[in-house]
Amino acid sequence: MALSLYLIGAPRSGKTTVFEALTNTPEGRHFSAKGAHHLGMVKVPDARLAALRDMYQPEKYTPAEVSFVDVALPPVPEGGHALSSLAALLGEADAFVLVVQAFGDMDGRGKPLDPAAQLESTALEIVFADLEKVETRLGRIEHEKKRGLKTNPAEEAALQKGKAALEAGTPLRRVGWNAEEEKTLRTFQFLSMKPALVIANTGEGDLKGETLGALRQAADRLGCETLAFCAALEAEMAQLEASAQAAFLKDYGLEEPARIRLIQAAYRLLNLISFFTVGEDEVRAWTIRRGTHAQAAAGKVHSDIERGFIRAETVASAELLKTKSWAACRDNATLRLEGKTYEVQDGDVIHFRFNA
Ligand SMILES: Nc1nc2c(ncn2[C@@H]2O[C@H](COP(=O)(O)OP(=O)(O)OP(=O)(O)O)[C@@H](O)[C@H]2O)c(=O)[nH]1
Ligand SMILES: [Mg+2]
Repeated sequence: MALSLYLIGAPRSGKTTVFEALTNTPEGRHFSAKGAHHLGMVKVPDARLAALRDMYQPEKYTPAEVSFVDVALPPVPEGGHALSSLAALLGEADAFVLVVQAFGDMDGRGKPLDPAAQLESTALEIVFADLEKVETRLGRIEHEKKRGLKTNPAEEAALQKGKAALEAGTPLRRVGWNAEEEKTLRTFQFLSMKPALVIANTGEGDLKGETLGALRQAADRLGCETLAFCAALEAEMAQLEASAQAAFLKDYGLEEPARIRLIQAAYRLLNLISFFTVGEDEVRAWTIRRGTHAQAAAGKVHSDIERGFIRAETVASAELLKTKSWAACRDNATLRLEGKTYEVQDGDVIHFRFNA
């Protein structure tokens, strides 16, 4: 399953424009419908993988993919909250991208723009959605107790602890949980427990978001990293061929497309790394959590390989790209034979040996 990131934020903050910056290509925009929402698959740019492709000239080239969902917000019910009705859909997200308007003077509701306040308000919507869920569950537990049914005191205690935090406006990711509490809470897919990135969608006058101190501080308080870029400009650039894109970046004094920065930040946030498999048939990237052992990584490729795992022939992509030969890496001993519990490193090229 591809990593899936959901874009949420205030009305007119630029969610769809950020989505375009991610999914526009010179051939057009790649997305499909997920109900009223947009779903886009984006290939993860990786210079190491591209260099391996150039080396092997494989029949098939398969970068990792990240899916982005541009969430269509329903009208806010009277006295209600925007995200509560979407809690089930949003529960599927691996992480959120919180888009904040940082261009112009007026926000999407016709009020003077205040990016920090806008972020805090989105964060509070997330907290409200979780609070509703906690209260519903606690209500059920109460009901079960009254009927003399057996309940789980550990679950109730974790929910009460979460409720207290949420009532103080604190996202659940900012609460210290022990392993048992975390396991109990995981099944609820609480939204404020999920990691989140903040995107400051800036105007053309402040492409790097240098004037956004208050927003950055608000993001810090929520435990979120902030990326600033002008989504409208990035969406335009994403439609250009590579060489025109490079010239465009240079004109605006930018180093790389925001899409790359955003995906890299998401990998950092979720503690993900890539390893590669290579050959004349296919050069391919695989996404795993940092700390994954070789045998479990093999299971990503195929369950048979995990089951029959013997050894992982492993070389760092930098070494392989230096010698341009698997055999040369074996000769100079940069190629190693690793066992089941070897911790796969970012950028490893692996050939699994296994019993079929
Ligand atoms: N000047 C400027 N305008 C932008 C930028 N990004 C988006 N806009 C404009 O802001 C308006 C809203 O952008 P959208 O991307 O549709 O925002 P949204 O969050 O998807 O809006 P809703 O889905 O309606 O909530 C559009 O008119 C965009 O052209 C930007 O970086 N700079
Ligand atoms: Mg939109």
